[in-house]
Amino acid sequence: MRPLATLSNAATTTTIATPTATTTAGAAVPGSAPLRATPLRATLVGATLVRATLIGLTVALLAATAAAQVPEPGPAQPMTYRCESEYVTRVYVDGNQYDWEQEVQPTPRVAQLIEGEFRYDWTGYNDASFMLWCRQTNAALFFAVVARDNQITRPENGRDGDRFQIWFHLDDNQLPAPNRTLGFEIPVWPVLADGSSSVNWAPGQAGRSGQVPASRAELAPRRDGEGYFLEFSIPLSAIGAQIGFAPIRFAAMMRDWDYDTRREQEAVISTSPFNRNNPETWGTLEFGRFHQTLASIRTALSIDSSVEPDLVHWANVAGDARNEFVALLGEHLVVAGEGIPGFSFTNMRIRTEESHTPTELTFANLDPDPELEILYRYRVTRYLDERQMNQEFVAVFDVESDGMSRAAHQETAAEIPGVGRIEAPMELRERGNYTIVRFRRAVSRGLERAQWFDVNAQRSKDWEDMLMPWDSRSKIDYFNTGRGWQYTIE
Ligand SMILES: [Ca+2]
Ligand SMILES: [Ca+2]
Ligand SMILES: [Ca+2]
Ligand SMILES: [Ca+2]
Repeated sequence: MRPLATLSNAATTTTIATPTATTTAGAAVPGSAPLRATPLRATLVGATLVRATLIGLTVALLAATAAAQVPEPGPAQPMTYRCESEYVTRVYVDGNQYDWEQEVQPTPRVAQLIEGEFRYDWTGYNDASFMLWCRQTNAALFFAVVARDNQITRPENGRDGDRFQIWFHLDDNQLPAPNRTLGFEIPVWPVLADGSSSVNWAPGQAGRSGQVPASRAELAPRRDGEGYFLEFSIPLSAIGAQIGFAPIRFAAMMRDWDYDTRREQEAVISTSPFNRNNPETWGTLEFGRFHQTLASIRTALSIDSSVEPDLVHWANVAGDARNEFVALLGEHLVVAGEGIPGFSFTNMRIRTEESHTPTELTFANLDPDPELEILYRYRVTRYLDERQMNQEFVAVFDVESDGMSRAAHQETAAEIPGVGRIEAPMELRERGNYTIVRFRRAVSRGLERAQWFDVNAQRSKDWEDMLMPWDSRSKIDYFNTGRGWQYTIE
């Protein structure tokens, strides 16, 4: 637990730097000069009173002059957010921001115009822009929004009022396509009254309308009419999937009206370009629970936090229908997820020599169970008496509730640089409810038997060699008909 933005002494005005975080697209955040904030209350962290160096929510609203030279908006970029699972202060959806501001990460100001005309419908940061934070529990997602808006409006004369929207896309092939997109809308105009709002289904979703059960939304106005603070919760049950670990496609947007001219159109400020029908255009919400698991894997395997996962994939390889995280982390192939009876992560050390170079991680269902197997390809460079050979391999990993096993480990090519190569590529042969992983007798591409040498003669092997072009046998098969993995050479 690491509070990030605890604030100093209650009685004095505190100078706090606004965040200089960037979006994933690398765009700098405007308005990052230090400013005067309103007094904030003291917080004890352990026994130490810490002076803040990061943002507090109260300082998020900048002086109006910041909007004077707003550059013409460029193409919107999809942004990535993290929904934190590691925090001390419980969130109460009551319109009061103290439960957030004691521990918040710096976050970019969103000012990407995706609908409406620049200068006419949207004049800059003070017209409409926002900052967003997310926290997760096992039951709900909580969001906090600090928005600037020069004019908060109710629906009027057939025009909508100000609203905030959050969208999710569920990567679940079991669901009919229209049900994979979920939009939530929170009316902002109740901030003009008592601030009590609601989370509603966004318009245009078949079978879904009205208020979302067990959700909450509360608003509070910012001083000097500069905008609003919004917090809301959405129960995971309303999102309808077992979300909270794997990253999810996501977009948040502010739909702003000001009613200052008759010709005005709605201005939309969004975390992504957001084509509703194309989730590829959305951004990403990552979850703290995943990052906690990743940290515990690093600790268990003594892997430094500077080592980033490589060949990262999300695929259903074990447990329930949720996707697991599959990646290389240091020397290990790692699988992690929730909903797997037996473990939260499993690993196997597979990079055991310096020249081991991963080339591909793919997935296929090869055995009768519905989960995918992992196909991993790599190459190594080895020497015998200063003679070099480059070898290629494929390994098949099967993940069960007792962990990960290597179902196949097969040499697929050997190359002497400048001379030629011998290769036996993998073939997949479907056989109803299982698939044979087949490697036929290798063929030579310019490498003759007299030129070949056994570079691994002195080595203990945990793989199967290719059947060389001069071998009398014709193929190696790996398969699992439901009675465990076997292989045959014939
Ligand atoms: Ca506005
Ligand atoms: Ca407005
Ligand atoms: Ca799974
Ligand atoms: Ca399977």
